[in-house]
Parts: sequence; structure tokens; C-alpha cells
Amino acid sequence: MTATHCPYCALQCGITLENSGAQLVLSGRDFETNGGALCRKGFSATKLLEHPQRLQTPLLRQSDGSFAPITWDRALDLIAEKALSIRSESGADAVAMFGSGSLTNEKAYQLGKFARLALGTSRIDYNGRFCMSSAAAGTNKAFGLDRGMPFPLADLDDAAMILMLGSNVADTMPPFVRHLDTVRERGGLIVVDPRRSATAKLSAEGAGWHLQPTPATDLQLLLGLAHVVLAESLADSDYLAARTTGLDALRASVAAWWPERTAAITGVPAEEIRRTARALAHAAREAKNGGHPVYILTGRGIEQHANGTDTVSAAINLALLLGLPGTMAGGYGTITGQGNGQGGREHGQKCDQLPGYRKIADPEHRAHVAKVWGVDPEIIPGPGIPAVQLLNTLGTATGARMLMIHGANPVVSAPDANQIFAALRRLDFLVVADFFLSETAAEADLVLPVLQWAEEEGTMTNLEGRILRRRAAIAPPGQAKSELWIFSELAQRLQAPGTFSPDAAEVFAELKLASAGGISDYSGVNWEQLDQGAKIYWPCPEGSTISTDPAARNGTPRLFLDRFAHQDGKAQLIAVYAPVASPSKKISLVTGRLLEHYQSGTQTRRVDELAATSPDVRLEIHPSTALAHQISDGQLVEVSNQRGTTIARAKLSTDMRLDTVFLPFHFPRTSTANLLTDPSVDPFSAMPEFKHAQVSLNPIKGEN
Ligand SMILES: Nc1nc2c(c(=O)[nH]1)N[C@H]1C(S)=C(S)[C@@H](COP(=O)(O)OP(=O)(O)OC[C@H]3O[C@@H](n4cnc5c(=O)[nH]c(N)nc54)[C@H](O)[C@@H]3O)O[C@H]1N2
Ligand SMILES: Nc1nc2c(c(=O)[nH]1)N[C@H]1C(S)=C(S)[C@@H](COP(=O)(O)OP(=O)(O)OC[C@H]3O[C@@H](n4cnc5c(=O)[nH]c(N)nc54)[C@H](O)[C@@H]3O)O[C@H]1N2
Ligand code: SF4
Ligand SMILES: [Mo]
Repeated sequence: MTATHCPYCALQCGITLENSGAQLVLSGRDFETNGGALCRKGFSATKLLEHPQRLQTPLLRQSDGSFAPITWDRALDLIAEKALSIRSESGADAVAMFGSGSLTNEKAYQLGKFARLALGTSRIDYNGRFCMSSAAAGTNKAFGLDRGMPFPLADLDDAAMILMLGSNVADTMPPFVRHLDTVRERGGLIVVDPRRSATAKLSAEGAGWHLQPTPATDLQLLLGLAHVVLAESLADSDYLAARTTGLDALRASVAAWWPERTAAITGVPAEEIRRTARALAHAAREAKNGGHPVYILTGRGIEQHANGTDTVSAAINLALLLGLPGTMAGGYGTITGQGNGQGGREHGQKCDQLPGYRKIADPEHRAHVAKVWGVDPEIIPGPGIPAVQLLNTLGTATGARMLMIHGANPVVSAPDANQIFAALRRLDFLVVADFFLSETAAEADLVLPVLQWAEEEGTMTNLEGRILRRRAAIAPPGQAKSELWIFSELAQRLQAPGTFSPDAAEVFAELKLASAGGISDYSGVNWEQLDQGAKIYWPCPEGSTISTDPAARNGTPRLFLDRFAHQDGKAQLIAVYAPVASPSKKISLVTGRLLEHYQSGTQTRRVDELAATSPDVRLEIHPSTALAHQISDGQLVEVSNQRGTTIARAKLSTDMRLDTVFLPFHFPRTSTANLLTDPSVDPFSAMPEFKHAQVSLNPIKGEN
């Protein structure tokens, strides 16, 4: 019996694996985030392990375009040879690395170290850029620290009110919904989504309510809510004076956003805006008088925009005006997405980052990490460039010529996918490590077969900043190898300075040292206590007392209770601005997820029961909008704009607004939603505009 966690999302539901030799049986485990429940993806996760399409040997592209199996020695020699020759011709930045929020902490840490020391490149970034970067930029600005939920998930169980913006947990993390039972009973769940999503239904069909704004107008809506709180003197002025800075600028920034103007832009009626602001302020006051706590939570719906960071700032401002963050009366949190989306953004996969959430441009930070790595700080490269820029410049005069991808499928999941496809084709050499031949792996020169969740040891950090153990229950198939082993072998061939252990426990021991004294400090965590079920949340400095009692929360379960992480200990209100103009009248496309599929779909499209329920891409469209475009239910539709065309079957739904259609991004080739998305990025986080594009709709005649 192995106690481990689901391979997919950041809820990291507890799973038990029983390996009878003949069969591997998976069941839900009574773990705090899921209480024994799993969603359909989690339940069917063993299908990934036994899948017939599992990669079993390294594959090398032949001159006729086909792949042929080769030995590991040959594969590793070839990577080293290519990296060295390209580096000597074009400099170290000509070789780039792309990581992932799916990787364990140990792999993420080693990938960052490998890029800086073995490849000597600054060109490293990762798919978390497409996921948590705006949330991270916003929380860093406000609090000086980025941990998605600065409190345990179980704190939500007692909430009086939760304002949930752009998150659809009922589909994306179904067991999360149990933490909303009480707030729903109390009539306090307020969901903000242009779609009547499964989560919006939880509020609209209970005693809570659903605000259904025009897509990409959340910033205006939040400014409008803050306006009401200030104009009606509902803010917590004692808290603001004691714990925040920046109130005057904030006051000026929301002055123009009276409810009627906000309503004209967002489409949310003025009385709904007033009602929401008053209800939140009332609940927050009650919470501080011994009542139940109040939370503001955000998801990708408000973050994946070219103004995502400002929108996160506006959400945090509202929470601060209500006096919530850093108190037991509630707080602000962002719901991390990928399995290790939290840990993945702490250990140095970001282009400007070193382990422990340190800054690569800070001389003291460089010196600390260089010491742990046993190298001169001078040899650690400086900051690189973020994901969209890294990918789009590949094969150009300023871009890398060789790329290694570990744990991402950007041909499907990056914005303006046609450009990404072209960029990968411009490379001299593309290496993709995966367990399946993803659409991106299919473009590679060399494919490396790697280990999956139930075949490897390591740690993951879930959406609450809690550190968990991933445990091996079975042996890997064929020649599939651990990525730690791959980095260790390649480091030798590249004569890298420093050590690259293939053993996860050893890498974790080093990660602890590298993180010590940093923001995300893991130095007091040890595997034995994690194995015994200790609840440990970072920061957990060396010497922390750890109890394995299930009632004990170790490390820092609740952040900011004494002070925020900025030098003055205060939270910063950030004045943000939005255009006071109505959005254009074209059809808006929003994108997101389905319950059955995970991300680019590489994994879940291969699981029969998931693929059978949701076999192909569907365009969700309001029946009246469909009528206006002469589109009938089930008909194939060309969804187009200047960047490309996606072909999808219409699915009529009154859950949609009249001016908005929805596409999930889980499907490949002509079904790829990202053929339409805009590669413009947020100025602070470099997050692309995934969630909103303008499109036109054309039914394909004769097709039904
Ligand atoms: N089934 C499934 N679960 C997953 C994943 C998956 O791929 N499939 N992926 C995991 C990952 S990596 C992540 S990041 C999380 C994401 O989890 P969520 O953030 O819950 O997922 P999304 O569906 O991307 O977006 C949430 C909602 O945002 C809404 N939205 C779109 N545009 C706007 C807007 O302008 N304003 C507002 N207010 N809302 C808008 C969409 O209608 C959608 O209902 O899910 C995780 N869980
Ligand atoms: N239009 C639109 N686009 C989006 C989004 C959206 O809402 N709308 N959401 C964005 C978000 S939030 C995210 S997180 C990204 C995700 O998009 P991707 O980065 O493409 O993520 P995955 O589909 O999870 O791809 C991971 C790949 O890595 C493999 N893999 C998993 N674990 C490992 C491992 O440990 N090692 C290796 N080597 N491989 C592994 C899987 O088999 C899969 O092929 O998509 C983004 N793209
Ligand atoms: S909610 Fe997330 S972690 Fe839980 S079973 Fe589903 S995919 Fe796995
Ligand atoms: Mo994500």
C-alpha cells in the first residue's frame, strides 16, 4: 500500500495505490484537501501508467521524418554534442530550457540548476508563466510574498462569505467544493464569471449570487466594488492605518468608478455592485466581531489577461479595504492550478529567479546559492526572458537554436499556437522529455521517455503551500528514466561544475540548503516526518519543531498574522487604472477547461472513459447568438480571427452571455483554441491574454 497524491492538479488529492503484482488498484485517501473524494481524472489516473502509447525508449528523428528508437547513451551523447557545438558557435544563450509546474520540487530545482550551471544559459522559463504569473506578480506587489493560499484550505470550511472571481472549481477541482458547503448554506458564495459555470450554478442555485460580467472587465468591476466600499465608508480604517500603505493613491484611483459607470462597462447592474460591496463589508465587520471569516479568491479567469496583474491587485485591494489579509477574519487567496504549480514557481525555473524564491539579479541571493552549488557567483547567468518571448524568438537572430522541454505541450497550450509551431520548426535541435508523444514531442528531434507520478519519489507543494510526498509504487516500463538521472548524466557529459545527484532525497537535501533564509524556506522539512503525515507549510526554517499529530499544523500555515513580507511589514495598496470605455461589440471568446480533460490533453485524451465523455472540442454558444449566425446545435463552426481558425462543433447553452462564446483548450491541431489567442502579455508578469479574444463565427455549410 502506497500513500501518495494524484498526478494532476494543485489540490493534490490523497490517493492510495495497492500493487498486488498483477494489478494496481487506486482509491481515494482521506486527506485534508479531498476527504477521500477524487474527480474522474484522478480516479482514472492509473490508465496513464499502463497505457499502450507510453514511450519506452529514446526516439531520434530520422532523415525521412520518422522516429527510430536509440539507446540512452547515444541520446545523451547527442544532446551533449549539440549543446556544446551550438554554444561554441552562438554562445550559451543559444541553448534554452523550458520547465513545468508538473515537475516535482526536486526536478524543478535541478532543472533550474542544470540550465544555469550545465548549459550556462539565462534562457529558461516554464509553463507556470501561462498559469500563475499574474497572481504571483500581484501577491508579490501587495504582500511581498507569493504563496497562492496564505492559509489552509480547511479555513474556508467555516466561511461566512466567499467572493470567487474567475475560478470554476466545481469542474477544475471537484473535491474543493466540499470546502464550500457551509458558505453555500450560509448564502455567502458569490461567483463572478461571464459564463454560468458549474461553480456559478452552486451560488446562483443556492442563496448566494452570480455576477456575469462582460469578459475582461473584472478590473472595472473590482474598482467599482472598491468605490462603493470607500464612498459608503465601509472600509476598515483602523486596519488600513495599522497594516497598509497607499490608501490615498488607491482612493484617487477608484474615485471615477461609481456603480452606474461600472455597470455600463461590465454589464453587471449597479444595484448588484452595491449589494455585493455592502454584503462583503457587512460580513467582514461581523467576522471581526467573532463571526465567521470572509475570503476573496481568484482563478485564471481574471488572471489570464494582459492586465491580469492589475486585476489581481484590484482584488487584493478590495480584501485589504475590508481588513481581511493577515487576520483570522479571512483573507485573499489565488487558487494554484498545476500539480506542483506552487513549488514549481519557487525553486528557480523562472527566468529571473534562483531557489528559495530568490532573485537572480540580487548579489546577496546569488552569493547564497553559489555557495550551496559550490561555484563562483560570477558563473551564474543573469535574468533571461519570459516564456512567450523565449518561445517566439526561437530560431531568430536573438533567439535560442536548441531547446529542451520538460513537462509542457506548448504547441497546444501556448498563445497564438501557429507562431509557436513555426518557432519550434526554426530550431536546430528540439529535445522533449515526456511519457507520451505529445503534439510538441511529435515535433522534436529527440524524445526522452521519463517517469510518471507512481514511478518516482519526490515532493510536491500544493495550493496551500503544504509540502507533500510523492511516492513510487511501481517500476517504470521499458527504458523510461528519471529526469534527475538524465540531468546527472548530461551534467557529466557537459563537464558542469557542481554536483547533480540522480537521487530525489539527496536533491531535496540540497534544495533545503539553497532555500534556507529565502522566502520559500524548506530547510526545516524532512521526508520522514512528511511520510508520517506531518502537515508542513512553508516557510519552515531549520530548527522548526515538527509534530506528526494530525491536529498540528507545522511551519507557517497562516502567513502575515504578525506582519506582511515587505520590509516595513505592511501590505501595499496598489493604485490601478482601467479604461473607461465600452468593449467592442464583436463576439468575445473566453477559454478554459472541462471536467474530463487536463491541460493540453496529452494525458486525458488517452484515457478512454474521459475521451468518450468529451471526445472533441465544443464551442459553447447561446442559442440566440447561434441563431443570429445561422448555427445549429452540433454543427461545425469556423471560429476565426486574424491569427487563425479553430474548427469546433456548436453546443448551444443558455449558460452563455449573448456576446460571448467559450472554447476549452484541451484539443490539438485545428481544434486548438490557442490558434485564436493573443500573445500580448501583461507588463508585470508576462502572462499572455489567454482568456479573451475577439472572433467571428461561420457555420460550415453542409456539415452537421
Ligand atoms: N478538469 C481540469 N481541471 C484542472 C485543469 C484542467 O486542465 N482540467 N488544470 C489545472 C490548472 S493548471 C489550472 S490553472 C486550474 C484552472 O482552474 P480555473 O481557473 O477554475 O479554470 P478555467 O476554466 O481556466 O477558468 C475559470 C473560469 O474563468 C472564466 N472566465 C473566462 N474569462 C473570464 C473573465 O474575463 N472574467 C471572469 N471573471 N471569468 C472569466 C471561465 O468561464 C471559467 O469558468 O485548473 C486545474 N484543474
Ligand atoms: N487558451 C488557453 N490556453 C491555456 C490556458 C487557458 O486557460 N486557456 N491555461 C494555461 C495554463 S493555466 C496552463 S498550466 C498551461 C498548461 O499547458 P501545458 O504546459 O501544455 O501543460 P500540460 O498539458 O499539463 O502538459 C504537460 C506535458 O508534460 C507531460 N508531463 C507531465 N508530467 C511530467 C513530468 O514530470 N516530466 C515530463 N518531462 N513531462 C511531464 C505531460 O504528459 C504533457 O504532455 O496551459 C495554458 N494554456
Ligand atoms: S481534483 Fe485535482 S488532484 Fe483531485 S483527483 Fe481531480 S485532478 Fe486529481
Ligand atoms: Mo494552470
